Amino acid sequence: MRREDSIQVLVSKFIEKDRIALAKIITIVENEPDKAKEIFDIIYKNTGKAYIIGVTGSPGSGKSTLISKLAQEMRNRGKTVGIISIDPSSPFSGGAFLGDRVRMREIVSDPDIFIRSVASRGISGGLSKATYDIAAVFDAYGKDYILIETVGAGQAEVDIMKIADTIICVFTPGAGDSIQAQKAGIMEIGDILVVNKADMDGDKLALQLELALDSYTRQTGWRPPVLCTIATEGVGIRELLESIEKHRKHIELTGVLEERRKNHIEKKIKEIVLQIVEEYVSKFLKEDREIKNLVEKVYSKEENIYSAANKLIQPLIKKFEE
Ligand SMILES: Nc1nc2c(ncn2[C@@H]2O[C@H](COP(=O)(O)OP(=O)(O)O)[C@@H](O)[C@H]2O)c(=O)[nH]1
Ligand SMILES: [Mg+2]
Repeated sequence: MRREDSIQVLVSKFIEKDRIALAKIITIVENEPDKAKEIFDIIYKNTGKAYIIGVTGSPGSGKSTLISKLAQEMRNRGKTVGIISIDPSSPFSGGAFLGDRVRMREIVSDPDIFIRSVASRGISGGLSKATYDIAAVFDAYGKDYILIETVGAGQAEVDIMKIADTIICVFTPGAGDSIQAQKAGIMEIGDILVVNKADMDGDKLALQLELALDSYTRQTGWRPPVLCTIATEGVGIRELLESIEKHRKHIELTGVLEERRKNHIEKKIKEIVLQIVEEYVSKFLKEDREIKNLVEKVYSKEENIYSAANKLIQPLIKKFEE
């Protein structure tokens, strides 16, 4: 490793808000767990200041467009922004901005907006571990807002709850979203509901969402507002940011923010522990010779598959109990 690339030097550049150092650190965090640990050891103290906003919704609902407009609005207010996109079809993806080149150019060229795309690999298939780590890096760097785009489907929706302070659910007219919303329990996760593409008759959907909200009671005393936006034209973006700030104040005052963040930390710690255990057990299984014997026994019906697994794991459990 060249001297100028040493972790110490890199981190001090990062602390001085060098964008290249930020990019390098993100790459390290994604690809080199050992080095990443070393970096986190230094920078973790600077985290906890950024406000993290999750944006979820069906593909094509306008999440990327909405996020880019929202980021601009934040910049207009003098705030800095980090964007993490977990949408594989995102125009942010892959460094090349393809069809959305023109639309995205404005925000991509702003030095105080940093965009990173990540693949939706990882532990639970939705939000990757990288997302959490990159958000922490953005946070330590001093970004005021972190916007995370994730496709609203199954696990990803649940996963966004492990990281975001405020969750925005994006719907579009005519997409059958209102029914989908109730099925997927989106009502329970969304702090703000957005009807995007309101130029395509959003009123009906907004009303349906309001009605659906009527049947949910929340412990936190926050009723998610339903906002109409036309992301492509920037309509409703200011109101959206105001709603985010309103929600932020609400959860700060009621202690929900602290509770949420502690909850996130607990989940993360458990996830890491499970990962360590999995690696440990995998290694153990690989090295264990007994497994071949057990395979023979199960094959010849001397043993059933559950008792075999149980036998195999016993020595490990004993080790854990020591
Ligand atoms: N008519 C209309 N089209 C929109 C609006 N917002 C986004 N779009 C278009 O919808 C398509 C999908 O947008 P995108 O932001 O990539 O959606 P994502 O998949 O949710 O990230 C693009 O062609 C956008 O230009 C809107 O408010 N009205
Ligand atoms: Mg997108």
